[in-house]
Amino acid sequence: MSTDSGSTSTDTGSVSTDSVGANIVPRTFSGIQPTGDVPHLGNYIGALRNWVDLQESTDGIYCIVDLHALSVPREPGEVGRATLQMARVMLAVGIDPQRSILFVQSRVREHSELAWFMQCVTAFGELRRMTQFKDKSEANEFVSSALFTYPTLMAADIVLYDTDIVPVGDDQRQHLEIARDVSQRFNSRFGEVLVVPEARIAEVGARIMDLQSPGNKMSKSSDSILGTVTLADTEDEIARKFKRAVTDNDADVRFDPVTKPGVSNLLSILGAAKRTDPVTEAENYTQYGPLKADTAEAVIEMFRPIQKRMAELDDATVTELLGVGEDRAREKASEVMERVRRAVGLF
Ligand code: AQP
Repeated sequence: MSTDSGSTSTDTGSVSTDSVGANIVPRTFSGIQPTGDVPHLGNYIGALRNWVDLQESTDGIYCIVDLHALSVPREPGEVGRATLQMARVMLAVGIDPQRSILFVQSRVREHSELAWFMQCVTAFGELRRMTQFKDKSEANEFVSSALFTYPTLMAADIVLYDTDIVPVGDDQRQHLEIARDVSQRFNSRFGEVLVVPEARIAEVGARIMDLQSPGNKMSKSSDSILGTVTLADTEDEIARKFKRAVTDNDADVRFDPVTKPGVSNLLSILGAAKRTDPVTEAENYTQYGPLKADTAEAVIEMFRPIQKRMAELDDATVTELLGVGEDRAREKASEVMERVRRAVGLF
């Protein structure tokens, strides 16, 4: 394979590659949008917590994808403020800047540059099939072209770091498939230049649903306050939200997401919080009340240390750590971008 990517490592963690597709330690990349005030329970269980776990065995690169957040209308300053808050949360949940790279997407210009190359090998019809585009375009009055091409920027985000593994929630499955397809297409046209990534979707908690509408996924931008549990909620608020969670018509407690979506969602949350599984948890309950109370308690316990660290992290420390991550991300991104330019054969 032709490559110019060398082996670089720093005291603050390793970015070690000997050739394209042959990272010495598997590389993980994932991103989260700075939307909403803070991440919700679904973001935490479906994504953030897995990122923290993967730091043990992989080179982690974690990105606050602020350019993606601009694909729907935002007020001036809104995304910047949310970015700082998101970084605080990511550090508080356990993203370790000594081991992983944590940075902001817009600070590394190669993301936008590579996105153009990805668009050039993505078919219009492929993008038209994306269910998230259909959902979000229905929900917004102004539908930007960026919302439509979003998966090509996401593909660029991933391949820019020779990523092997992308840990995401189930809602991102289709976007990961398109990232794989376009990177394979790019390689078949221009040579083995890009690493083709693989999705890593957790078995438990990959799709946490809204507590009030268990047919919809819990989402930062939903206006269902009672249905969304966030890392900013107090213990009382969490207890109240679970107490009022919508359950199902019959009184049985069993894990059956199709016929019992409300109860199954509670069991998934409880299983994820206790790192057990929902089917086993179901055996411990015959009534909804105790299930709701125990699920609330498990979430409160899980969030408590994170909320404590969030309160301790000041803006200056968070900003400084993002700067360190940015420099390390740019170093890697510029290598891959140069490889792409050369492979395409630009002037
Ligand atoms: N409900 C969910 N259950 C499990 N995982 C989830 N994720 C999102 N919602 C759930 C995962 O969280 C990561 C970051 O998501 P994102 O911020 O990039 O955007 P999203 O998937 O569009 O999440 P939201 O919360 O619904 O944000 P908005 O409302 O702004 O679009 C991803 O890995 C995602 O899979």
